[in-house]
Amino acid sequence: MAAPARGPTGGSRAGLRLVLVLQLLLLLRPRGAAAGGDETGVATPTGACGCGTPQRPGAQGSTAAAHRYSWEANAPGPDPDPGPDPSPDPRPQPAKMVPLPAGLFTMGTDEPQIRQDGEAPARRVAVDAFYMDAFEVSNADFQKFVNATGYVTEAEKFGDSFVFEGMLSEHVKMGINQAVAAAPWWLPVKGANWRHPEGPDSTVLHRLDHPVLHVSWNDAVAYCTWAGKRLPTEAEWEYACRGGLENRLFPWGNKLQPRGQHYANLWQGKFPASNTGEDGFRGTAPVDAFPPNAYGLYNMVGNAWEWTWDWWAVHHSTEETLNPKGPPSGKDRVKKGGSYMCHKSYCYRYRCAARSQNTPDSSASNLGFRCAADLLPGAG
Ligand SMILES: [Ca+2]
Ligand SMILES: [Ca+2]
Repeated sequence: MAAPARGPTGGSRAGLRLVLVLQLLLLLRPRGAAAGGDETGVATPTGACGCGTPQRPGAQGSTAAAHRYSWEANAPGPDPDPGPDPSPDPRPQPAKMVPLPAGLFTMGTDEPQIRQDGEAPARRVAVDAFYMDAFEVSNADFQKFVNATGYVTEAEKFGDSFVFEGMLSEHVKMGINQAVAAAPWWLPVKGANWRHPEGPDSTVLHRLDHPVLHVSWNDAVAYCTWAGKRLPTEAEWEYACRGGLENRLFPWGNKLQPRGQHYANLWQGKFPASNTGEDGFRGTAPVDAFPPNAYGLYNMVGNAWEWTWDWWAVHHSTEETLNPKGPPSGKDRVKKGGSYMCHKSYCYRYRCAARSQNTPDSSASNLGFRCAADLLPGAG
């Protein structure tokens, strides 16, 4: 599978870093005093919100040069993971696709909770019929892909990925002196990748049915292409998330916990210090955990963020559209659904209308994907 393009030279990377540092400073300055205690979950720069995911370039330039995390210093060296593949998961892995009917729905909302994310306005969107993965792509799914193709993810090529501090061992944390300034709970961890979500001393062996993590947008596209599928557009993803319900917050309705039951893998406790795991999971959950929505789709919100096809933009026309695919170009790709790190106090993004973004080469311990298709793979 073709490797994604990325600026390889130190010069261009340094220039990009400078631009991003300036952007970061501009974004931080007016927000500093106002951000505290904002219950709508004010975004930190370029999507690095509490439960969001830091971006590779922005994170590099976010603190003093003496402590700057350096790709140059960390990228070289042998593959950090020469070990054998995980053994097969004894449990059967669901990988089914669900047919979704063509339909007209209300995308976005006129009652945005995080306005700067471009949740508004509500607009009528028509989508053709398509198929959607019922589940997030699991570690077992991704392992099949890697075993069949030899694919190497971007996190493996870069030699690192972002991991939420609360998931790291003390041993791994001791070796890191750099965090994302705006979201210090994100740490760049050498050797963190889909096989080792919390760094070299971790494994997916016992959680092959959990969503694959540390996959970039480019990795996700590679997987879906191999599987005879594609990434869903943001419109398709949101249509699928809503499960036929109109103007509701969540895939199942407006109440977060109907009858006191948890419907998604989110964060309970005080973010980021206390994670009670009341919903049963402090980290990711199996991709088939929690009730599906009316379309039979699992974990659309919560568990892992999910990449979509679209380039990121925050301004949308109110005109009715058919099969919108986002702007023709951009810097970031749209991700949807929030993750197990999302709490209303800091990152109220586990709503169908919510959205965030990352550069296509970014990866982290709360970001995965699922695929869509026009036709069932193999049916043609
Ligand atoms: Ca949880
Ligand atoms: Ca999800």
